[in-house]
Amino acid sequence: MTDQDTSKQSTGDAEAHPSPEYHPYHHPAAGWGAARSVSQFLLREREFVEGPRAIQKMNHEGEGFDCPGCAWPDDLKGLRLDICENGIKHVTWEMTHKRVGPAFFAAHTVSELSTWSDAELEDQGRLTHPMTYEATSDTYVPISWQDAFALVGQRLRELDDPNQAAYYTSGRLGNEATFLYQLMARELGTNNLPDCSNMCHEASGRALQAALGTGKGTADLKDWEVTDALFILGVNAASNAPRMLTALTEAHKRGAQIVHINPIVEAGARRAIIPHDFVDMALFRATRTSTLNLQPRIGGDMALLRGMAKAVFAEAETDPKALDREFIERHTAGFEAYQALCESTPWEEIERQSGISRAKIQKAARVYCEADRSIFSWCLGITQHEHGVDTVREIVNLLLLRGNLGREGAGPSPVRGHSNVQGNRTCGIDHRPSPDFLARLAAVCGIDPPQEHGLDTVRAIEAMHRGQVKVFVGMGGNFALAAPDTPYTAEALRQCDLTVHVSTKLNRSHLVHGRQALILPCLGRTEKDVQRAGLQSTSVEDSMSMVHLSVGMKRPASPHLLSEPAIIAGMARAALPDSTTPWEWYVEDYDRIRDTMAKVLDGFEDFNRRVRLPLGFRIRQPARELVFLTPSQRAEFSTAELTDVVPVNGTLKLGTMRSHDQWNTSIYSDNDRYRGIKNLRTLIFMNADDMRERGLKLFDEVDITSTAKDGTTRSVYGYKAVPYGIPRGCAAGYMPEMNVLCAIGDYSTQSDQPLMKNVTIMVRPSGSASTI
Ligand SMILES: Nc1nc2c(c(=O)[nH]1)N[C@H]1C(S)=C(S)[C@@H](COP(=O)(O)OP(=O)(O)OC[C@H]3O[C@@H](n4cnc5c(=O)[nH]c(N)nc54)[C@H](O)[C@@H]3O)O[C@H]1N2
Ligand SMILES: Nc1nc2c(c(=O)[nH]1)N[C@H]1C(S)=C(S)[C@@H](COP(=O)(O)OP(=O)(O)OC[C@H]3O[C@@H](n4cnc5c(=O)[nH]c(N)nc54)[C@H](O)[C@@H]3O)O[C@H]1N2
Ligand SMILES: [Mo]
Repeated sequence: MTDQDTSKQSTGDAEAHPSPEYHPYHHPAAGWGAARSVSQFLLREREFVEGPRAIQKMNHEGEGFDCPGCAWPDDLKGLRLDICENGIKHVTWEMTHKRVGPAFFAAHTVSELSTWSDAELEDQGRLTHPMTYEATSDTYVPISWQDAFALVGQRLRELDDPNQAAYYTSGRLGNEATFLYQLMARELGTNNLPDCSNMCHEASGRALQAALGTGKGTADLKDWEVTDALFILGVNAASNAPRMLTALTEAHKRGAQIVHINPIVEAGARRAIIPHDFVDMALFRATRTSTLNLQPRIGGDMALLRGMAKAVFAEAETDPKALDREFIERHTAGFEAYQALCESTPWEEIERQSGISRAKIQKAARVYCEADRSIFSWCLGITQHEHGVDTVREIVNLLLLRGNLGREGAGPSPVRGHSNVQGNRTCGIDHRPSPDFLARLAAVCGIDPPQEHGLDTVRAIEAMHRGQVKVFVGMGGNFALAAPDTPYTAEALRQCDLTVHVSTKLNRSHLVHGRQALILPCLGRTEKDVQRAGLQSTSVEDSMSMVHLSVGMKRPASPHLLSEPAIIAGMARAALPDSTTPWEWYVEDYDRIRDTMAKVLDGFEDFNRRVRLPLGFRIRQPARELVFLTPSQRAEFSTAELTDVVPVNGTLKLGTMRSHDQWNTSIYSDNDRYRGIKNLRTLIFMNADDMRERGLKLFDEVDITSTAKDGTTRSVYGYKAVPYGIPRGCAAGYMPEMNVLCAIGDYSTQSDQPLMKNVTIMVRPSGSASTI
């Protein structure tokens, strides 16, 4: 075993930092706590007037901009002000008055900035000018847009092979920019299009594609409004998809069953007060958001789902209606093999792997059998695992048993992360594009796209590390911090000849740069994007496949900003001087991009007209209509064996997750209100017995060492232990701090997703030599 990394994570000194506090949270989610938190945030950002005013414009029918906070769909009724704490924070974050311009960069070397915290970096405000790294002064200096594009163009043209460049996308990019971006990469000759989805819902896409021939969920908000039972797996709704709370409270008021499956009972799995429900707010009247909570061990979901299926089969012996035989007969393949597998999987194995008793699993199965219509919804707690694809397929297996597909109130419903991560995939950000898509792109755009698959996030990092990828372009995001294995990823980025980041705010990825580096500042979604043909809008797709327009209304943070489509076109023209793609013409009027997209993308016919309908339009989902684009032309059951997920030899399974007050790598504060934590991020939530076994009390300092599949170890030091309601053998802590513990080679062989919710760790009191 080698100790690859011994980077000390500072835990800060008491003088500079307020001391940590832990007061378990017993209040409803959202409600007055959220209102108070928003007002404190607005005060701090000095956006008391602009913030709320902007929100009034957000998510509004036919006008306004799409909330960049998450991918939860807008209320289809379009009439309600469906806002949430995090949406307001996220919008305000973009609208800050603070600016990071040339004077700032002249005053601080990159070496100095590297010692700042991530929160301090982002807190400097919006980027105002294109900047380039100057090695002699170790600072970023201003560069004109023309020179910046010329530099990108020159470096890309110099490559021996177009596959020596990688083009990353964070899921914020609008559809039109996305389309131009992938067109540029493919015209240059590469499918190296890693994206944040590689770390997020790759498993969902692959599983749904294999099972149903549609890589997306099929349920929409209308289905959520009428379903009888909701099963919510591995989602922290109150923090990460707060508008889901509205759907949950409404479901509960209607008498629907709501089952949460999560090692942690999160605030959104108890009760909530919805901020736009003014009467409830005034009366402090909370509504329950759960009827049953099951806490499997980390990675135990698949066994739990298998147990539910086994119980459904048992129920069917006495109640023939437990299975929808007609649906199974007409629409599915592989049923008998799945039934045999469920029946031959012993209950003891299911209980051991899931960490849940047979009685509780049967209870959940009864809820499922009693519901005419069920929806299963999930997020990262399901996907960031070795067997994420199998687990999503197990969800589909369960749905198929009772014909919960292709009808109102039923179906799979993954919760996407970034506000347009689903749209990015739809519009071509895919390192494994289908031959059909490439053929249409070739025919419509007159390019000769490469057929071989490109690099995903992990593979791109490894290729940079080996020196095989020499140019890295980051279209949004904060790659250096979001990716696994922080020191390894940093080395990889530093190997590059050129790193380019198109960003709105200063972040770590600008400081962990290649030999040459560019920061290209762009307009945010709240800002007016005026091109030759006038004010432009961009489109986005939410978690439920609704595509609608987003129009910014604020004056741009700086006159030097360009829109993302304009930046992409500028880079493309410089890299492809002879290109016949009308890059400049596209940017003059985004309707022209949409007209081309309408010809290339499935389901985007008549794009310009339909996207202007009051609520936009929904992309056709063949599986929703019971048309299955699978080899058997049926919905396919899967028959994966259960794998062993029980931690051994004093190890724990660590899931890395978000706090309530962060947006991925943007940390708003060191508080995690719903989990009762104040002033602390370098912590580890543990079961009280696991702590006792290690002689640990609240806030005792621990060193945490992860062991990768290849036996290498990685450590963080001086984290504070917090006893928490999580099953034995499981632990949780925050990304991105804990990404140090995620080995680059530890990705799922099914989805290639890094195992960010399944890290094998040892925890010991700081400074001790003990092995547990
Ligand atoms: N405010 C805010 N909103 C966000 C984001 C943000 O950072 N801040 N990020 C956005 C993005 S990009 C994404 S992808 C989503 C992420 O949304 P989530 O998926 O909710 O994100 P996480 O915080 O990673 O936590 C997931 C949950 O998984 C649970 N979990 C861990 N391991 C397991 C397991 O083995 N099984 C089960 N069943 N559950 C498990 C954890 O207890 C936690 O409740 O949110 C989006 N929305
Ligand atoms: N350990 C661990 N690691 C994880 C995860 C986990 O659960 N655990 N989750 C993974 C997931 S699901 C995701 S999605 C990734 C997130 O990975 P990323 O998407 O790469 O990271 P973000 O933190 O969302 O990116 C924030 C930056 O985006 C830029 N930005 C903001 N708005 C805009 C805009 O409108 N345009 C442009 N061009 N830039 C903008 C700002 O400069 C800001 O600093 O992290 C992954 N990493
Ligand atoms: Mo994500």
